[in-house]
Amino acid sequence: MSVATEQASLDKLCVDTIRTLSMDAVQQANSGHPGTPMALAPIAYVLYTRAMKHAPSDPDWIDRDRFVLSAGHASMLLYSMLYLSGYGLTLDDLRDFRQLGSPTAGHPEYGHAKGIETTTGPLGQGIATAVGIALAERMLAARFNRDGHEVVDHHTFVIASDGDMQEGVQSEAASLAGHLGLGRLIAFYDDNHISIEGDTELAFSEDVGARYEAYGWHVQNVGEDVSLERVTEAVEAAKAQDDRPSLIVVRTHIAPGAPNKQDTAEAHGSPLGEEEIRLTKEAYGWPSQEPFFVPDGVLDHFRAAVQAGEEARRQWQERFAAYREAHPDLAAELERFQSRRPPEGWGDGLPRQTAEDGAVATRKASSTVIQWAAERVPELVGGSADLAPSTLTLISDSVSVRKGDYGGRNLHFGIREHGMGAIVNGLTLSGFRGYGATFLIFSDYMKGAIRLSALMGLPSIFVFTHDSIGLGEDGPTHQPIEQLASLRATPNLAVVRPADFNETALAWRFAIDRTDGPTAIALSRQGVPTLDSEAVPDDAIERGAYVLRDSDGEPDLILMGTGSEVHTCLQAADALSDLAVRVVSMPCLDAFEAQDTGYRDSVLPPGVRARVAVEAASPLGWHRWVGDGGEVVAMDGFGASGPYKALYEHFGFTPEAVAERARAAVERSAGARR
Ligand SMILES: Cc1ncc(C[n+]2csc(CCOP(=O)(O)OP(=O)(O)O)c2C)c(N)n1
Ligand SMILES: [Mg+2]
Repeated sequence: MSVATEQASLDKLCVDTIRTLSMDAVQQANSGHPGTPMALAPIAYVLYTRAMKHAPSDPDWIDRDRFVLSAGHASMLLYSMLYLSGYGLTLDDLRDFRQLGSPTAGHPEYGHAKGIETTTGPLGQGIATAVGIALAERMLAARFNRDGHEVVDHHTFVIASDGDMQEGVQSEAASLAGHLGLGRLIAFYDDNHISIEGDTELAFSEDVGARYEAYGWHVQNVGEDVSLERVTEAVEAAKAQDDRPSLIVVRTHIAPGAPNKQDTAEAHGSPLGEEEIRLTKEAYGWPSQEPFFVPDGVLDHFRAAVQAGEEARRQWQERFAAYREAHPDLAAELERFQSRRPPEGWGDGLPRQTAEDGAVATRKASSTVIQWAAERVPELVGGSADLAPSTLTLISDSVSVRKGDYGGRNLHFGIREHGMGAIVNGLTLSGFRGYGATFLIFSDYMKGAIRLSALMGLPSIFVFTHDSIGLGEDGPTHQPIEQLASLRATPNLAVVRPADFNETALAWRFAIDRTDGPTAIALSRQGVPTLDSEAVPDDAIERGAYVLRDSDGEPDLILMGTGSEVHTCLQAADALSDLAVRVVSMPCLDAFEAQDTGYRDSVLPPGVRARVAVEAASPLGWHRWVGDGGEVVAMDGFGASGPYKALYEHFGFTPEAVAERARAAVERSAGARR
């Protein structure tokens, strides 16, 4: 055999190993998606052994190329690659595909195994998050590279499927990627004409390549040619595009070589079956029918192939040492960014205000705090979905990120909330502390991305202003009702609704200090009085709730609320001067729930049954805190259009209305005791 033929047969053996491992693992689990990993094996093989700069021995290497499998259902493709190229996954992990506690979950889960750059599975999220990762690369390069020191210089690769290409979040993010000219982003589109219900012609006939061209991407179509040479060539051409992201359209055949299942929707999400696997392995000329068989030489070949990446990393380390020598502060800062830990002591001297400072909308307070934090936390970057004049989230002494000029800190996401959420996640994955802002009502438009940040334990920050009917005239389409409850129901998402300037400052400090999960900050459009700064404890958000104003002696009544309604509670307490009233501010119900019983009972003594919660939103979730004897003053339906004071009056959120319901609760509770 000539050297070239020998190489070709070894390559084929390697590609078929990816395929057979994928079909065997799905068969073993009796669940999963075999056909697409089989079809995409040559592409993954080219990426991991030829195209990508990566070092399995150091999966967190700052300047590695990133790979995002947007078609997360094809997870066995990624797991096969992580095993074969030596990221630490074992053959046993592949045998345990989809088993409880195994790192090889149904869909790739960030943090479960080295080499998984982001969680994927909800279609469209992967490619949209990758846009954020690729944007972060340019922004890091702009900040940290210096003449002769290109320490940030990598690519982000994506494989996307028909489902990804149909999802709106993908369009939003891809449009922005084209606009920003993210040349380091290279995506494959697996145009296999198959999705779950059958041929994609059932619902999808657009020219995806033409659409991406219209977005400003560089588009190649390699047709059915998934030869290693053609794929490599396409990647090289994509890499040569410095100021346009690249899409490589590939017409693959799902479950290639499976005599009865190739090109069928069945091969998408069901095991091929023992017999079909046998026939497929025969068709590949596979040397063994033993499941999970890895032929001699395959592992060695993979491990040898990644040596180029290991060498690239070694050279990078040398260059980084020279960089550290020349720019020690920058080098330390770049490393700190990756740790996601804000600068030591950054939050000392947090701005505070006092009651004399008067009323200020919490969105405005937030703007003040953002300026203060931005000076101290250089990794803080963010923007809004075309609402910056309303969300007040611009960093005033910085500029906008633009195509070719990525040194600014202000992002303009356009009216693309879902894309914004995913891009913020991508930025946060890459060492920035990203935030994205819009009206609270439109959190619904980005829920998929918010949820993934919570699942990944990623400290993205979501800023939601216009947090209640208090936004007034824009009316019920813009007035959030169920959004707070739904966000609070999301595990690991901290939802903070601060009541004034001081709580807002603490909310931002909390969000930036958080390293293991996202924070949503809900802010008012309308002015709210400033609380006495001594009345707001330093750990108000970490504790979740605290006694803002206490009664003399045992309270007859507890009034509790969040945000602007805390002030309604204070005024209602004034109106109930004949009663002993405690007022509790509850800026973060999630955090309060996580406190020990002792603390919770100290804030809400179990003996006090007359409790009233006030929040101009859905009552869902409040009954736990008010108990059987309590009252929830909340919104039972949609809001209405009108001046906010009229709305508060109409929907019963005036101090008088609250006081009346509170008095009834006190009487009920006294009656119950008698
Ligand atoms: C947001 C979202 N909706 C629905 C699904 C369920 N789902 C998983 S794969 C898939 C479509 C499969 O088609 P395609 O993306 O072309 O993948 P292929 O079958 O070609 O592997 C669907 C609808 C999902 N994972 N995410
Ligand atoms: Mg498909």
